[in-house]
Amino acid sequence: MTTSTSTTTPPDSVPRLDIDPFGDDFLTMPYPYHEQMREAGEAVWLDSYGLWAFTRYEQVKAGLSDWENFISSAGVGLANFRVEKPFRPPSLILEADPPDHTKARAILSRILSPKVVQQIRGDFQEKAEALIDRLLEQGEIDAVNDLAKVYPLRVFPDALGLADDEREILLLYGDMVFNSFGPRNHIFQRAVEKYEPVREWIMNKCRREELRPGGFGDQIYQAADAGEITLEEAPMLVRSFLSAGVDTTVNGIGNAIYCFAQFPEQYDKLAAEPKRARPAFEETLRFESSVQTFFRTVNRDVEFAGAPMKENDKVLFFLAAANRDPRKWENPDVFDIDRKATGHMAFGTGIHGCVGQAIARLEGELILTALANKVKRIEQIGEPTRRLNNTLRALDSLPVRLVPR
Ligand code: HEM
Ligand code: OVM
Repeated sequence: MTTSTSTTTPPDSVPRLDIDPFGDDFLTMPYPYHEQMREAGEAVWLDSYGLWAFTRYEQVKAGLSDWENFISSAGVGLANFRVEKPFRPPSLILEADPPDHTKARAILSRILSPKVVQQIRGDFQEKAEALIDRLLEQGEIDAVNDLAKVYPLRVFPDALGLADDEREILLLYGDMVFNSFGPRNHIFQRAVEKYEPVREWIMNKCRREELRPGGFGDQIYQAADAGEITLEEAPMLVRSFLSAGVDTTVNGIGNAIYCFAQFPEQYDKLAAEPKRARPAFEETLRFESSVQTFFRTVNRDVEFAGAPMKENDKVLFFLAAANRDPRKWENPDVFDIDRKATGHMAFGTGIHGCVGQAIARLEGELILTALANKVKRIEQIGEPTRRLNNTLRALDSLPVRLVPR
């Protein structure tokens, strides 16, 4: 098992808890553990891996904003790249600090700018409506396999410029990458067994010849043509889109539908006013955050939230716990599409805050709008099952009946 490189022992003033945030129990039902950590203190020390954990909104937000003390270049998972070999060559954006990060970030945020997202809206909308129409004919569906996976796998690789074959491999890759931020536990091991052919497929898809001219992927190569990055760096940035662009929204949409299946009175409110789809999706992200955690590494000795932190310590930020902190949210465990959920931490914050959030929101909004316009009720017709992942909150299946309007 991967353990922290830290030799730090926390002072008596910092609560120590014996909780494994990557254990099956925790990943199946994280919220009681989040509460335990949140109520224990501003900072807690987890003995399981020897690391600092932050679960309150204020500290998660402040910590993620402090990129000079809490760096990403030593990995945003449990492994410390200064001493452990990274699971894959590090991302040029996610696992980088300024000034390297700044350069990569500028390119990806230009490609995914609000203006561009506005331009693809019509295409994404047509595809959302067509999918919901088709699923309504089926009536009884698996909301994960037939909907939450299908939509992002259709729209995002199309926009990227990938051919329409074997796209489900993108899901295996995302699953792998998000598992790799945790320890080398049985969940990671099971994912890694299937990894090698997946890695090859992904790296091949990052080549320019595989990417339709004008798509998001090709635009990265255009940035290389313009001298902003090298030709060796371009496929690595395409890899970032393939890593982060599909599994995140699959689970975001799956979790959103699960919220509405569990709380039909909230779905009634949405169906009565489909225009509320966007804030409603925001509330689903707060309530069931698809990305639960990210790590940082302490860059130099620093005192933060009463914790004397040492260079190289690992720090775990619980986005999903911040999103249910009663210090920030009224009745945080209540799913309510009327609340103002903006300001949640589901996309992170600071210089690494999700560069794809405009696309993620577009996909969520359009799927919820199409549902609200066409579907009167979403009825759960079987027990949902979970797919455990070290970072993602993910369903494996969610049997529902879609009742037409
Ligand atoms: C960064 C969540 C969708 C691409 C992040 C971060 C979070 C996040 C929490 C911050 C990482 C950190 O602080 O270390 C999500 C969620 C999504 C989503 C919950 C869907 C509901 C997307 C999409 C794309 C994308 C659709 C691609 C188009 C990225 C990239 C980064 C990132 C490249 C790294 C940004 C940086 O380090 O500057 N995302 N994401 N994400 N996201 Fe997303
Ligand atoms: C990347 C990357 C991978 C996973 C997640 C992510 C949430 C980015 O390769 O840049 O952001």
